[in-house]
Order: sequence, then C-alpha cells, then structure tokens
Amino acid sequence: MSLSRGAFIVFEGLDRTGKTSQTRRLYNRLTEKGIKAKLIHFPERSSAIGQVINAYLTNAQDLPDEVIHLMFSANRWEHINGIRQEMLAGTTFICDRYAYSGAAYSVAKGLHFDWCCSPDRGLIKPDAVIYLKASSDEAIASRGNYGGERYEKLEFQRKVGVVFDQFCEKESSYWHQFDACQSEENLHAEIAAIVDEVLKETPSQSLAKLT
Ligand code: 2DT
Repeated sequence: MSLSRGAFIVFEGLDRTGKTSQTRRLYNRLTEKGIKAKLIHFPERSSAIGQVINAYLTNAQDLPDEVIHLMFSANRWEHINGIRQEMLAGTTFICDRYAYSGAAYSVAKGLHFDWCCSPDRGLIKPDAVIYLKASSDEAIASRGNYGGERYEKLEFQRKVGVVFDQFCEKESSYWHQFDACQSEENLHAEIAAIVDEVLKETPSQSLAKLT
C-alpha cells in the first residue's frame, strides 16, 4: 500500500492579521489529532540567502527591488525539495507566507505582476490558501503600531492587500478568505473546518506545481 501524501496549507495576508497565531493553533490541532505536521515560515531567515533577506528587511542592507524579489523566491526554492520529500512521506506542511507574498509585496512596489510570478513557477502548488483579511484597517491598527521592518507602513500594506484580493478572486478554487478581525477562537474554528475538508481530499490527489 502506498503512503498517503501530506497536504500543503499556506497562510497569506497582511502583517498583523494573525497568521502566526493561527498557523500555531492549526499545527497544535493537527498534531493533537495524530496528524504528522510541520510549521514553516517564509522568508526562512536562517540560510545564507535568508540572512541577506533579514538584513534587507531590517534595513541593514539595501538591494534593488528585482534582486530582493529573486532572493525571496530562491529562499523558497532552496527548501522545496526537502518539503516535497517529507510531504510524499506523509507530513502535512502549514506554511506561513509563500509565493503570493512574494508577488504581492513586489507588485506593490511597482514591479510587473507576470515578472514577479515567473521565478516561483514550478514550486509546489498549495492544496489550500488560508487568506486572513482584515475587514477594517482600524481594527488591525488597534492591535498596536506596526514594527520597524521595511514594509510595515499602512499605505504600503493597502497596496499589498489589493494584490492578495486579486489572487483570491482569480484562484478561488483553493483560496479561502477569512475575516481576520473576529476572535482568535472563532477564526481558528472556521479555518479548522475548511482544513478538515481539504485533508480528506489531499491523499488521493497528486502534487501540482505553480504555473
Ligand atoms: P514576516 O514578517 O512574515 O517574516 O515577513 N515578503 C515575504 C516579501 O516581500 N516577499 C516574500 O516572498 C515573502 C515570503 C512580507 C517579512 C516581510 O517579507 C515580505 C513581510
């Protein structure tokens, strides 16, 4: 009997929409149910490429927009074979940000959408994208000031949000939008219900690639 593959569940959304807490909650829920799961987060800052990305995000280093875009993509490529192997051996991955963040943040700076998507083509296509969207900027702002990293400014975040919305509309077969302003508990329950459905389907489906 062949082993069922794990799922690839991606969380996307603007800063401070609760992605990190929700990915943890989902991870805890799956592991409590005996499902083999791993949490990952892009950018993965520990590799050599990840350290350059970290220096850029913390304003310690400047790079042309195109260069940092390609580094973010390279950071996914350097981890994808390991992820694929583990998925095929049955591990479900919960991934905090992925290629959609890559495109959204770079398009918000003015880079061309197709150019931005191109380096990520061939990466694993998620089984589901959990899109956390704030129904009001104010609710998110009330969670406290943005931090000091490069992109944490409201006007820029709004531009990024427009690109996420476009993905959500265009890729509606596997994007699921949730109101990030509801209680953490409710949000978790809504996400868990969708993920349960996704996990029923994935073992029988082969891995697809981003196109
Ligand atoms: P975190 O706060 O989640 O660590 O993200 N970003 C992320 C990009 O511009 N391109 C990408 O490909 C990815 C994955 C989003 C740090 C910032 O990096 C941005 C916020």
